[in-house]
Amino acid sequence: MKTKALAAVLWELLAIGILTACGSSTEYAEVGAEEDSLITVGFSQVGAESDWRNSCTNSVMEAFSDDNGFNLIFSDAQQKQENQIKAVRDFISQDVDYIIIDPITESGWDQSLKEASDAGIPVIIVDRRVDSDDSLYTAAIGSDFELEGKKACAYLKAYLEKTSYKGEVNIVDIQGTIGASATIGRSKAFDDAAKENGWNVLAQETGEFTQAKGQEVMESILKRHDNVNVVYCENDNEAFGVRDAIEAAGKKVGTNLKRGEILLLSFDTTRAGLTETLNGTILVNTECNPLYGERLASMVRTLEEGGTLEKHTYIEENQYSANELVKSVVVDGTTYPVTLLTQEILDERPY
Ligand code: GZL
Repeated sequence: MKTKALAAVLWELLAIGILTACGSSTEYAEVGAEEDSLITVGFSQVGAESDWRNSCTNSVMEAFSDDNGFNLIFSDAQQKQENQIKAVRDFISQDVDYIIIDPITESGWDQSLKEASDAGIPVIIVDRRVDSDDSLYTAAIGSDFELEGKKACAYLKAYLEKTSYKGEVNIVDIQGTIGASATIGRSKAFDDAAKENGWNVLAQETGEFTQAKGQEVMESILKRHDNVNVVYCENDNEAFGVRDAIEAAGKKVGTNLKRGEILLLSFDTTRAGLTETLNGTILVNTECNPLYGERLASMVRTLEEGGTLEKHTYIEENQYSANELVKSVVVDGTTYPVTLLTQEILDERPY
């Protein structure tokens, strides 16, 4: 607003000068006034690596429209932190009113957050987290990624019990971007569950949250291990790549270990991911909600009106399967329902 106020005054003075010479200045002044009322927000987004990411970006762009009173400056970092840090510094030099960051990795933010703080620009962290001191940003809203992972692993454990599977669990973790909060949380839950349940971890490698890398890594793993029977994919796009690699190797993805099918677990519950869940390719899909737009816009409006925000907020997330054997999971003493996925539910999903 600061930049906008100065710009509006300069426009009005210019307009009065020009239009007074040829008639009323009211019209131009009104334009200046409208421009002045927009809240300028700089948003540094991770990239466009996945369906989830695109849904997140669309949600923010819809919420931060001119019609809704915002001037959004959007930056796609193409999955490089140095691009995000450059974007934050650009936002500071443009003296935006607010900065929103979805941080590709948790570390390396102290200096740029301090520069924003010194410039008096509030920063909101969204989706993933930063490991900087939370005095360096105003608020953070995101997912509890370790809980997501615990729910997925609790589902697998319950499913194996329900199907009375007594054989070996030879499991692979196709991780997300190394250093990203989503990967840190989901991988930690995987590591702890594999140890606790005696699952045989054959490989744990990053698929970088993309379909191409997920397929490439899984092809390599299948060349080294012919006994894989469960794959924990840390997002839907990796799961699509893993599915293709398994089928190309002449093996079958499915829900029946005793028939030699390979179980796929996934995260994100994107429309494409839930489609694969409905047809049984993905056994269970643990939700990671990308629709932050309205929540973020409301947070910015609260600050604009002089209000305060909770420092850390987590969003509610579900779990979906087309298989009705496991109806809920228990994690750290709390019971979480598993939604039995139907075509109707899929058709009604917003992303
Ligand atoms: C999770 C988000 C992750 C998604 C991936 O909140 O950061 O990044 O799970 C995306 O699809 O690439």
